[in-house]
Amino acid sequence: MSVKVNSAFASVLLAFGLLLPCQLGLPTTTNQGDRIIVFVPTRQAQLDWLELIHSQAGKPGEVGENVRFWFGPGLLNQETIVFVPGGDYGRLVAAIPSSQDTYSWWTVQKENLGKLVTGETRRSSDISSAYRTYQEILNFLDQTQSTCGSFCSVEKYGTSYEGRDLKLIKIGDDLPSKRIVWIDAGIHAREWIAPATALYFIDKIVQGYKSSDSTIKSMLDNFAFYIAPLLNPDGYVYSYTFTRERLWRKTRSAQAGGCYGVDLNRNFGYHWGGQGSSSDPCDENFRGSSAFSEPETRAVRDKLLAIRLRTISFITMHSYGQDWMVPYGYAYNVSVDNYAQMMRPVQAAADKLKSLGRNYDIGNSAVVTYPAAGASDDYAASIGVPYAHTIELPDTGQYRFLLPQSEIPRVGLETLEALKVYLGYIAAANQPRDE
Ligand code: 0X9
Ligand code: ZN
Repeated sequence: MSVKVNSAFASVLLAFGLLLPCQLGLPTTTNQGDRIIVFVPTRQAQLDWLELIHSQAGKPGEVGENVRFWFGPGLLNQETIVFVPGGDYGRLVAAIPSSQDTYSWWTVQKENLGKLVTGETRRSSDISSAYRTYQEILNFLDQTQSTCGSFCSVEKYGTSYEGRDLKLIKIGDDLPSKRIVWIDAGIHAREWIAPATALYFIDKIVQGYKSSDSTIKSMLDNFAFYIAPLLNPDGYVYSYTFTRERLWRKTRSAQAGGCYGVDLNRNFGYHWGGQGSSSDPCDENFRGSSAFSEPETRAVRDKLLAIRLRTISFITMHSYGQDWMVPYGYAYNVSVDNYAQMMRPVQAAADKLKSLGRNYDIGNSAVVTYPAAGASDDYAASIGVPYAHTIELPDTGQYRFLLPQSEIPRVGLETLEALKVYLGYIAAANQPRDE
């Protein structure tokens, strides 16, 4: 939900239109005719209409029933971007108030969204050559474990609402004296580059250990890694099934009013219910009925509490926006006490990324993005983890959530290089905390 918007998006959609549907891997889409509409309201009446459509989410029979707001509605003269399923397109367009100006206040991205997701054809056995299914992710964790002996272990830390295993892999000596680096991904279903990057990390860290790569070895001398590549498997499976919704964000738990899903990154119990979260079960940012109402957040909480004193760094990977952020983000003008200390390795990571050709914004999460209460980064900081971050992986608005899978190796490599630099900075603090 980054608000950084890039006008090259339309040309990218067209470029994808030239690609053939997939032969392997991803199933053929049935959502032909889905559209993205970009509105730029210049009059209050237009903004009011957008607010009205926004409020109709999930309400049967209403024009806005199935319209998903990716950005906005915000302010006058700001872009509001919506996703409209093919079956709802005609009725929405018929309802748009006509402009009193000579120019139109809305434009349609003409290309089929389906082609954006089905243009992906190549897959090889390399884990980073494709966006992986839930089952492929579990298989990869098990295969990795079977090749690295006692140096890795896969742990089931919970069960999702729909009954799927929540799993993480521990890499390195899991001794009480070893500080833990927690890395998770996939809390938001549609942000596929995040789980793909987590799998890249697992692959390269284990390979580096086996081949005695000196940087990886020294990382593993200092830290044990707990990597949970898919916090929201139900949402991911739903997003991965193109008869459903590629751009789904939440979980799939049944809610009041016939709507589905909780935004797990609004469900954690620190300032739960505050800014940037919604009490409306049909909203994309629905926070759940209470703090930790969802099995997925409870499972992360319980695991984190169990390893709290050993954990030196908590990193949660999202997309998109290219941001490396520091708590607190539940409101403006609130910060962790050790903000300056936390920013030092983040600055070093951003410098590394810049040297690799990627610009990241860094700083307080509310400032860099927007206030969002009930997020996991704030929770980790609130229980005393000394370094806690949300990373918004690429891009900055060209492909948004639909980053082509051919980008996985580059994103994986540059983020791992940045992580190495980041961890080099905090290695010195490698002592368990006393309570
Ligand atoms: O809104 C979010 O949950 C994150 N952005 S995303 O587009 N991936 O959904 C940002 C969360 C940043 N953290 C806090 N504000 N606490
Ligand atoms: Zn996210």
